[in-house]
Amino acid sequence: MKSSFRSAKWVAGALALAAIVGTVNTVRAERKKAAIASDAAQKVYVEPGKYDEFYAFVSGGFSGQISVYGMPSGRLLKIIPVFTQNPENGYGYNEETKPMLETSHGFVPWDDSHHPWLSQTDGADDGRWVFINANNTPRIARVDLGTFRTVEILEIPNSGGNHGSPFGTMNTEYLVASTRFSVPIPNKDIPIKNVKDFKGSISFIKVDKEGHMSVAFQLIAPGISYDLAHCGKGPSHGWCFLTSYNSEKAHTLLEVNASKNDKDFIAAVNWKAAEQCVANGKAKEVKASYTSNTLTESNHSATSKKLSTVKTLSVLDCPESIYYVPVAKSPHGSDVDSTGQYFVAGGKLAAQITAYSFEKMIKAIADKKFSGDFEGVKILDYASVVAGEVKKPCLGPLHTEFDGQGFGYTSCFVSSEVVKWKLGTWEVVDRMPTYYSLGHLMIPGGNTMKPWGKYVFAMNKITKDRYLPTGPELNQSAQLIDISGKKMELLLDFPTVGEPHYAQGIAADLVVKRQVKIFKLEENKHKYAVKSEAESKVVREGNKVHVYMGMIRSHFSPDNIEGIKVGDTVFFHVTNLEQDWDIPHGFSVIGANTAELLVMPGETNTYVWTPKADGIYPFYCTDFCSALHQEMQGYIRVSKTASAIKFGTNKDL
Ligand code: K7E
Ligand code: CUA
Repeated sequence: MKSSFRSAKWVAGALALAAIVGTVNTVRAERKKAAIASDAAQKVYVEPGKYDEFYAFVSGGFSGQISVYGMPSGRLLKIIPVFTQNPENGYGYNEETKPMLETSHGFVPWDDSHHPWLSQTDGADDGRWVFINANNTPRIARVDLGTFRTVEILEIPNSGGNHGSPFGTMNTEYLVASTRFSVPIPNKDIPIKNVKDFKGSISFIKVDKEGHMSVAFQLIAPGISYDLAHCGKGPSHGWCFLTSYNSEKAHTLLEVNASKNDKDFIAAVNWKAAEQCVANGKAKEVKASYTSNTLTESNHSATSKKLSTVKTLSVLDCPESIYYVPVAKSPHGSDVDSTGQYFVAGGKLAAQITAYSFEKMIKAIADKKFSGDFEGVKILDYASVVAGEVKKPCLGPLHTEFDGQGFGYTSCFVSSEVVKWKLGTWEVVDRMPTYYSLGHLMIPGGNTMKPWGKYVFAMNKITKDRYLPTGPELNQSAQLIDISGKKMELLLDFPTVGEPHYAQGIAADLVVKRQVKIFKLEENKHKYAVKSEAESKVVREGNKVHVYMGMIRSHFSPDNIEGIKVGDTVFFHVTNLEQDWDIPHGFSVIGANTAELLVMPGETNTYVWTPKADGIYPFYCTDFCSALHQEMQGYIRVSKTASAIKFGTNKDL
């Protein structure tokens, strides 16, 4: 049956695309005139001193971070450092957080992050954690929404690229992460043209009650390119649906060679069946090299652990764990509606959005309605599983979110618009142009069973002529669309940090109530912490010097240090002794070749400094902490290696 997918229609596809581009340019010109309603400003105005109704967690794409916005105001609240060093607060530079960026490839100070995913309980966002993928060096991070800090990063072995990740189940039992690039598993040195021997992996990451992640098992599947997923909920709980592309298994010029077949596949994965196979001993424990990094807040320090084995389960040993569902070619993700009855995918090149019925799929499996198989995976008969096709949706449909009121909203990349369509009748009921080239869109809770169907947050790739120009590089943008009425209404647009791919939104109160305002000093278990100024000291161990330093408005203790020698490595272990919300202190010393520290109340951070010449070296607080912040400073005397200057601090000198 493979042959039915081999009809080479890509030429027609390419011609259609060329025609599309022409149309889009005309559409763009017309849109310049589009106006927004006169009361739009009022709808996004959040009075000074008032909180926004929602948090939006937006991926930074090539920035590797998450940015947090208030909705509807569009105010940027924070950038959470995740996969990239952050000079703003020393993340990935200070000794405590450097281990977070350790991988089996060594220290990786940058990555590309695409898909935040909020933890859920009973199919609803619960505000505990936000997870996000590193695309390039395959990893998943967990950010604690009490502290807005990255507390865990798990590397995914046997993955050639972690794009379709992380997508969770309705009680955060698992996160699913698939490999975008098929690779030899285990990886080995073979000719690229032997691509038919490459495999795909679909990993199930267990999340325990405390949020700790581990690779439970990996399904080893045919080597096509797996992409975005959403997992079932309600009736479809126990399944995850991942789109895939390149059923041609092309290894060069995919833009042409991976578009030959008329259809690609959605991989419908029955993870409960896979769990059962693992329990029945069908999985193999194989060698793998990956890291598990955790930040422990009791000592504010991260550790990186090397792991050496992983459980793999070949789909051939557990055929009931996976089925392929035919989908219009080159899809880019599947989405599950709020009731859990339908899963939906858009075919980028086919201008088609297809909704599948979970119930029909289960029946088709029971009735063995298969149209063939692909490398041992059964292909379900399209007509037996399809629920409906959205008629004349748009050009380049990508991603769909749901409002919980019976409507889907799909982003259309090529025609730059959001289309609203009705579940069940599959008719388009409204369209809203975006500016331009919309990727993902997000409705707060729009991937859960309980959406807050009030806004669509659209994330666009191209902003030409929207903002003041900034040289060759223009920012990406987000647009806020009111969906509370019958017609969608554009309210606001604003530039983003990096390139937003996916985002997640949640009612603010679910997160506000979890906020950690300070770290309790008496609970600080950092090895080099001081609990009071009296405990501050310097300790020499050969040519290593440990400075146990305290900071409190508005001085350092100690603030004079002598007896440091050229050739010493100085560790400043700096504890912020404050116990008040929003009183960080900073630390930096002249000539340091790393970022400064920004230390939260009750926390200890370590800064390494190696002076190259003798002399007097000032240091100071980098955060404007009080009226006497400018006075918050100190001196270090550095002497020649052979000198016999007395070693000590203010107390001793
Ligand atoms: Cu569509 Cu990486 Cu989710 Cu970008 S991806 S848009
Ligand atoms: Cu402490 Cu400024």
